[in-house]
Amino acid sequence: METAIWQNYSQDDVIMVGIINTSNQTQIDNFVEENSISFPILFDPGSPGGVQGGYTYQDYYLPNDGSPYPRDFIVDQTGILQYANNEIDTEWMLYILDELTSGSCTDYTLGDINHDLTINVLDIINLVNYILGSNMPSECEFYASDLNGDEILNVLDIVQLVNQILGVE
Ligand SMILES: [Ca+2]
Ligand SMILES: [Ca+2]
Repeated sequence: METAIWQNYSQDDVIMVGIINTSNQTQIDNFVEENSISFPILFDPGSPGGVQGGYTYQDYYLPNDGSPYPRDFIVDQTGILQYANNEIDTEWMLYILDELTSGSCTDYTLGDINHDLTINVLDIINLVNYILGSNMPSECEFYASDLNGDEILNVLDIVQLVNQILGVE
């Protein structure tokens, strides 16, 4: 986990946290040291210790699914649980992480944000709404909106889009 996931994906904005059910700091410290862990370890409140989980554990508990520990979860960018396993399956986790971190949008035209095959004022309106936060672009809409390709949507993209529509270089 430490090397395969945490250190490998840190540049892709993957956040990894451990959740532990003991408040025994010495036990936690030993575990962290033995496994050379550098990701944060959180305490699950409400746990009586032992094999019983706390509030977080109870929220995600999958009944009739074998041993409760260890349990690994992957939550995607929108907060949806994409993976839960009671056995460590690093290969599978890496597959899921690759899927989630690689772009799935392949079909878009720069500037044609609403995907109607023309670039006009409607695309500007969409872009403005994304920038103001009144609308969230999908992945393809984001790529189509990022005219200057700097992975940020801002006024520079509006300027470039307006110039494109007016035919100005
Ligand atoms: Ca359009
Ligand atoms: Ca941009």
